[in-house]
Amino acid sequence: LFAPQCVLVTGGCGFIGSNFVRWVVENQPDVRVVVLDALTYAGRLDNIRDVLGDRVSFVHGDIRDAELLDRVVPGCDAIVHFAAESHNDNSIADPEPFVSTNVMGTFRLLEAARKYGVRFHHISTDEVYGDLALDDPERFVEERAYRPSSPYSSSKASSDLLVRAWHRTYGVRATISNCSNNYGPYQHVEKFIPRQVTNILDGVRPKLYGDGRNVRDWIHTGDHSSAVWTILTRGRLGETYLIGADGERDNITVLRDILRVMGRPEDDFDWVRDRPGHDRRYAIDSSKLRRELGWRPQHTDFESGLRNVVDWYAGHREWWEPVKAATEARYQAQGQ
Ligand code: NAD
Ligand code: TDX
Repeated sequence: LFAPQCVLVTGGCGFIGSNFVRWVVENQPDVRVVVLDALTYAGRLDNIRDVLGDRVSFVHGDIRDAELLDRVVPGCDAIVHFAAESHNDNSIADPEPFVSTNVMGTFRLLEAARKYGVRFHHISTDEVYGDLALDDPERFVEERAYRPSSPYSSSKASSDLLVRAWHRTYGVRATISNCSNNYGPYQHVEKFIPRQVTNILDGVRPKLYGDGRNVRDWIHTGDHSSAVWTILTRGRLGETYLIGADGERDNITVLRDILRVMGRPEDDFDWVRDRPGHDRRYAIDSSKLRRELGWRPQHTDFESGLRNVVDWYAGHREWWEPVKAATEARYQAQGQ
């Protein structure tokens, strides 16, 4: 059992990172957190404002800044690495920041972990495995070959390979987790669920790509957080664990759930241009994590989770309204 006293959380002002910081504050009373975040368009200090204080401190900076890492990394005994460019559509429009932050940024952090002997947990995605056919009886397992499709997923796959090499060659104490699609509060309005919820709140019709039958495997951020903590403290070094909660749903079903929860007719949406290279289906088999480490998801009622998310966006207009128009303008320019 690894019992960290101080955890450096990169990307802790983004969607999943900020939910993880809050989870640690609520569930691990003896642990301190240092958040390192560049506050890109996707990160906001407001996302962790309520927990900043004795146990949570904030450093504004870039994971690619080696000198900064020399100052910040030695003070902690573990790095949990969430910071990334995270949105597929952005990666298709402009891939460079994805290669730079996701590949070079992970490289810099690994070098710092090596130099200071700090434990490293790398947050990655199921998208590294590419996609499955709708009728494929298989799901993703840890041993499956990497076949990423997009600039985003290929940059994440690259970063995973760096972590494995730094573990094997330099003995960096590292673990990797690849999680499926997250939903929950504080998710940027560029992503599928928040985009549709806030469109409806704005009186705009939701936008569905392609034929709407693409399948995503949904997990609540709270369950992602508990899984990451489990792997950080009890995972075997050098191992990869898939995180998923058996939440496969196609996009049109999720959209109709949202429309129903928000009291709209189920066909009140627009079909828009498909994403180039759009992955068909993701599905996670998380048996290894459940069997080896005894982890279980708790937020398994998707309908009620979705209701909470709708309520959160309805109650936090001041959080999303300032970035909504610019996000939609970018989509409109792409025919989406
Ligand atoms: P996000 O885009 O909401 O947040 C990313 C955070 O990283 C932001 O706070 C941003 O300011 C920060 N950041 C970006 N570049 C940085 C840099 N160079 N230096 C320091 N900070 C930087 O992303 P998210 O959806 O919360 O995803 C977090 C992680 O989880 C990513 O690694 C992503 O690949 C992974 N992941 C996401 C999902 C999902 O469904 N969203 C699923 C599986 C894995
Ligand atoms: O307006 C939309 N309409 C639509 O039909 C948007 C924004 C998306 N979609 C579709 C595309 C996908 O099939 O919805 C699905 C989900 O899209 P995103 O929210 O963009 O997520 P996805 O591309 O699946 O990637 C997410 O999960 C894996 C995260 O953004 C990644 O960071 C994570 O690695």
